Amino acid sequence: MGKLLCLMLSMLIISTVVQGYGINDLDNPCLRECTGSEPMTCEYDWTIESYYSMSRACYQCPFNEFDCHRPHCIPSAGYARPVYSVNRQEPGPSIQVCENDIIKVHVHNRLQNEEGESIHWHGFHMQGTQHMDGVSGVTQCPINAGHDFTYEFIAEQPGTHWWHSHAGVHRADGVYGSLIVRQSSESDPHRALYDKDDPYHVITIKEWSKSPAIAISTAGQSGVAIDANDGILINGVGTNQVLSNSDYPNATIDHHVVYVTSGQRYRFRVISAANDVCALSISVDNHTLTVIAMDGAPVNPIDVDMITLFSAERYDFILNADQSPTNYWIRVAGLYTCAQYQEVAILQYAGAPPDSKPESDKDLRAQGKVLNPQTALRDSETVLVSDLTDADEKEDDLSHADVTHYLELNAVSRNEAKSVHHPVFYPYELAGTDTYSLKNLPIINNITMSLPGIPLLSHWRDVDEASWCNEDSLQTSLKDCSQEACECTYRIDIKYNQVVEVVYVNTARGIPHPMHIHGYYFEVLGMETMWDFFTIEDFKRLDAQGEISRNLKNPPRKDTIMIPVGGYVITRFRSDNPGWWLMHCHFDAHFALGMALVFHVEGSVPPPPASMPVCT
Ligand SMILES: *[C@@H]1O[C@H](CO)[C@@H](O)[C@H](O)[C@H]1NC(C)=O
Ligand SMILES: *[C@@H]1O[C@H](CO)[C@@H](O)[C@H](O)[C@H]1NC(C)=O
Ligand SMILES: *[C@@H]1O[C@H](CO)[C@@H](O)[C@H](O)[C@H]1NC(C)=O
Ligand SMILES: [Cu+2]
Repeated sequence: MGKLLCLMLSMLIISTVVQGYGINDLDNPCLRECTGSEPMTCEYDWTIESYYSMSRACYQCPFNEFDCHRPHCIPSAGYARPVYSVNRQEPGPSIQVCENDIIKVHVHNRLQNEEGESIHWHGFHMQGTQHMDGVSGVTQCPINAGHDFTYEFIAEQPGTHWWHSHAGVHRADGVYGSLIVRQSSESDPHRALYDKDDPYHVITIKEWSKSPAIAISTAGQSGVAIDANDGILINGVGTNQVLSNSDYPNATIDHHVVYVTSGQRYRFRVISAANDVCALSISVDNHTLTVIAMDGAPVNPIDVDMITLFSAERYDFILNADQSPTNYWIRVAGLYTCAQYQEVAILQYAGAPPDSKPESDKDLRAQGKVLNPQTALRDSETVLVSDLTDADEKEDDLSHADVTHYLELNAVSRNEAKSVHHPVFYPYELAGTDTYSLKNLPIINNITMSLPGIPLLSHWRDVDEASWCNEDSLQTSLKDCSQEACECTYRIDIKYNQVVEVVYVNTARGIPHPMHIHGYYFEVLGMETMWDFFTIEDFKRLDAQGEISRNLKNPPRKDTIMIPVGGYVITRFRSDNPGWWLMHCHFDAHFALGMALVFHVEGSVPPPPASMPVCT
């Protein structure tokens, strides 16, 4: 009790001196020290609205820093534009609970344009609460505009997770936030390594754009080049555009500040909410990052200087505040489509002058040892996620696979419904070599996924038999999916309680894909960059020759992994969670274009709650 009081008091004190961006909703009683005693029921009320950044609620922001922090002000990067918001915040409300708490989120969809909504709890496996996974078209009908729905589930997966819209492209425009599940000191394998794990050291990063996501995705599909990214947000704030914009000569928008005290070791929890082909690497000047978890799952600690995050990945690291007590840049550097951007926050030691800034160059890019390098090439300065090892005692043996599925990730140009190309009006064969002919349709095994418009979990028996497919059914159907469009509901059936190996091969040139599986963690047994146009056949040949190695002893667990260009990733999971689980590329546009499939794991699923939204 004394400890709890102390924690609450110290939080109270912090919150009076700190006005961090994007850190809100900390008055929920569920944010407490996790002792492993009685779980609590944690309730949240969310209103999802069509809203505007830099609205009148921002008063004189960015000319008056205080105004940028006002309730209902979404400063974003200082640009006024339409956004989607939860409780008029970006990031949306942070859920921070203890392991095994019951989470109840009352969602009120108040979006304009009759738009439906659903919320996915990224990192939660929803075993026994399959209907709460929040995927429109797979586990539920969207919550209609004007309607309400309550998600209810148990916080069973400890670690750093997040929640986000799984309807349309709302996530990119602001419907996302952190979801942190802390453990008691007895359950947390790394508890001895840090002193503090407080809500102010949760960092959510993403790219931002001047344009709403629908403008970017439709422009991309239509072959019209518009800037997909205009900068980077750290906990919802981006400063570079404002500070360098001549329209804002006296702008004062401030960097996000993270406070530390000398001699203390802090657990940082970093989440990439990026929606585009934008990887973000985070580093802290003059400090080593000791990585202790990936996607919520603990790994044996490893020291690096920088971590690259692809969309939906999470990394926990410990920062030892052992440097001279001043200010340091926290750098978030963009790669791929946001390569020209870097945003900074400030790590400020107690005792540093409050308004001062670090002395080093804000635009310098960090160097050194990087975890999860974008190209997945090995050298002395890189560590691949497959090199890390699981810190939890292995409860299950996945060393023998019962079944293997090979998934080829590629991109093509085709005359099909989801592409700009039309067989008569604008066939891709006529596109020549201009930008319109870019191979813009990402596919898995040459299939474009389309969902039938009714939720598979509850209504799969109603789906027209002819709309299902997988690579085997297409092989017997005489359809040549290497030449013509194969748009169908891509479904892989999996027996209950099998060890399922999934091998991803990225044959496309240029773009890595972060693949995310719902309902499971997978073990990452191996990962390698090979050569351009590396194929499944190449993989099988090398594997038969014994030239592909697998870590069967202590592979790390993840739910989202980047499949390197011209390379492969080997994953395994035990199919002990029945249901319909989406597996997809976590780039919004790629998912929308059909880079997805569903794993149908047999077994019984509890009936949907009576309150489930209905499709209209
Ligand atoms: C910026 O500040 C300068 C000096 O205080 C002042 O002269 C100028 O009018 C200000 N400009 C704007 C646009 O507020
Ligand atoms: C940070 O490291 C750089 C390079 O080693 C060094 O020049 C600089 O003085 C350090 N900064 C502080 C505040 O210690
Ligand atoms: C997909 O089509 C390409 C030709 O465009 C072919 O080489 C490849 O083998 C096909 N992949 C699968 C998994 O069928
Ligand atoms: Cu997801």
